[in-house]
Amino acid sequence: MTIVLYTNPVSNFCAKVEIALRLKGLAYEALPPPGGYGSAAYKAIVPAGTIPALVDGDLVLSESETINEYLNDAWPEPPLLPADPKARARVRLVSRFHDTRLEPPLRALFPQVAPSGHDPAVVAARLAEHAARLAELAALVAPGPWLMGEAPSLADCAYPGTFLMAERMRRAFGHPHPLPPALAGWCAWIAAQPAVAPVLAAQAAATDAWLRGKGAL
Ligand SMILES: N[C@@H](CCC(=O)N[C@@H](CS)C(=O)NCC(=O)O)C(=O)O
Repeated sequence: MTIVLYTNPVSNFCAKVEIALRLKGLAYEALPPPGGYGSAAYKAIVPAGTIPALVDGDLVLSESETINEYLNDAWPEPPLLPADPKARARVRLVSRFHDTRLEPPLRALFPQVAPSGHDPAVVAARLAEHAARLAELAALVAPGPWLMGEAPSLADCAYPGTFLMAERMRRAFGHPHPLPPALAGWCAWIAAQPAVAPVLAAQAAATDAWLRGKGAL
């Protein structure tokens, strides 16, 4: 039975799951959420109403981290968590750091993207918070060439899409900001990987369309 992924190419959290699916080499059907995310029609399938959501037979999952851990449990090859408990914990730390620490200040800026909703003080404060989170992330990772060493891991899945979104949002806000060197090399390398490049290409086009629609490009 084919895995279904409810997704939208503009979503960095959807990119995170698509990268995990592609790292695993899994076939999946990408569908838009019926009625849009948050709609009653979609909540009848996915109670949380958020994207991404994965349907595998009788299993319906939302929350990108839970989905990616399920994919890794159900299809063990190639493993996206190391065997050693300490190395596993480090990967989980870096992956959760994305969802709980690095991404939220960017998401908080979505209402600021349209020039009519733009408060320069709020934009500067949130971007400074995001920059602080990037510096903290740089101290947690060990690129070589994957984010946590020689092998791909769950930690590689979330950051490519969020870095793409951050770079375009910063440009729209007129606040270009280079990534810390420890992250910049990894970011360029992973963006060219076959499991990642098509996902980022679709996300880049959708993000530019979103920003244009808001009058921010
Ligand atoms: N913690 C969730 C966040 C996902 C998320 O925020 N998705 C957005 C789209 S990028 C969404 O569905 N928003 C609709 C809503 O929050 O109702 C995850 O990791 O999957």
